[in-house]
Amino acid sequence: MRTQIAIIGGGPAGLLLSEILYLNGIESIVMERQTRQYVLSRIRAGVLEWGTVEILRDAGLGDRMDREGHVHDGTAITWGGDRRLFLDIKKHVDSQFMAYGQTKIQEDLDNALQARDGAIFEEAVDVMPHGFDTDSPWVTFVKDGEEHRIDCDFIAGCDGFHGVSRTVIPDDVLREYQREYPFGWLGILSETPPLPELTYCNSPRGFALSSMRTPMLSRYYIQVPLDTDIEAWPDDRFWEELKARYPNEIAEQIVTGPSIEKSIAPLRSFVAEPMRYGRLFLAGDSAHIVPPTGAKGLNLAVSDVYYLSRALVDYYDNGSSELLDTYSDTALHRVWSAVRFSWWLTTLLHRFPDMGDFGQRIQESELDYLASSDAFQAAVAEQYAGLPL
Ligand code: FAS
Ligand code: PHB
Repeated sequence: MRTQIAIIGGGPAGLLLSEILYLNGIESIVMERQTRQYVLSRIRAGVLEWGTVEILRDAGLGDRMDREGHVHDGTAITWGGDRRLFLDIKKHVDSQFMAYGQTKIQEDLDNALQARDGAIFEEAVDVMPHGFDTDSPWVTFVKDGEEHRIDCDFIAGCDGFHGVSRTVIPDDVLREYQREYPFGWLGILSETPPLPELTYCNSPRGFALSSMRTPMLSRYYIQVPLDTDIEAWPDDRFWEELKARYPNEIAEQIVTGPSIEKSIAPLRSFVAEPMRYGRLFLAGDSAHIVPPTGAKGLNLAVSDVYYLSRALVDYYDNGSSELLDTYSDTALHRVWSAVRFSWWLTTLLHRFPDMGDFGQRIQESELDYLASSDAFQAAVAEQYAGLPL
């Protein structure tokens, strides 16, 4: 087979890239390791920066998001047992964010791909990029026991943190930067009405977060030790611990109910440089991972796709490789900004094993300062909202 862009990975990065390329008359073929049902079943991100909202709308993927998503002017932070700040993003930087689950974005992307009969191989295993250091790269994979080859102009590695794309960049070229956090997030979904605002919580008992998917679907998280056994967390224990971390006036508002999904995600910061090697380009989690505290993971995947699709359109429409040549530096500038913000917010809101009472008071003092300073709030608001593309 032959195509212009071979896309490895059918998550949000891979399918959004395929969609934007299609809208610009550029052919691609997606190879996804899992089944469509598996990919659609994953519960992940929930907060979209306004830049992401506009990119999805421009790609014709905004209708359901605008109907079912919920626009927020800001987010709340609680700490010290009784203190609460509403970080007003609308007031400080005239921006907003959209609460709309990644699961629905994946469905919207999948529906768009099916509607245009887009080229995708699901359950494609042993996917391997080749010749990406030449002008004639290709990708091989196995489907139903039969080996296939796709010749292409470029390869997009959208295969996530555990994918193959990053691993084929030579060791003497690839630079990796990583920080693993000594805790994870235990998250649940419940068919209960959420709090009206996203509410982050710093507590000596550990971090907590209240979020939402729809007016009758809530998403909650609590920080747990890395070696936590999810079986040790029946719903009752989860709800009791979540409420114990919030100030009473907020805890009383939390409507509990049976969990319909429960999982633990580890937290890490990770960046791979460069995001390009020859005719192989990395986009999304294949190149970087952030702790979900700053709600940046999915949004970074979208901004990578924005930069990469713009570069590929410029190449095919104008014969220029300038944006392809600057893609890695451009994407990494935004990636490192989001990685730093996510690291900072994680460090501010979570209980670290060795921090002690002194460290707890330092965190509370910084949150008190945030509550007292419009300048500090504006700086945090513009990063949470997402820096300009
Ligand atoms: P993805 O990992 O989503 O997609 C990669 C795709 O490539 C997958 O479908 C995979 O099956 C496929 N693949 C992998 N290896 C392959 C191979 N060798 N061949 C073919 N296909 C291959 N972000 C937030 O902003 N907020 C959150 O709350 C949040 N929660 C998260 C919870 C979890 C458990 C995880 C894992 C991530 C979470 N994220 C969150 C981050 C997440 O949303 C990612 O940023 C987003 O999925 C990135 O999209 P992709 O880059 O497409 O990677
Ligand atoms: C979510 O709704 O899943 C969510 C929201 C904000 C975050 C992380 C996750 O920072």
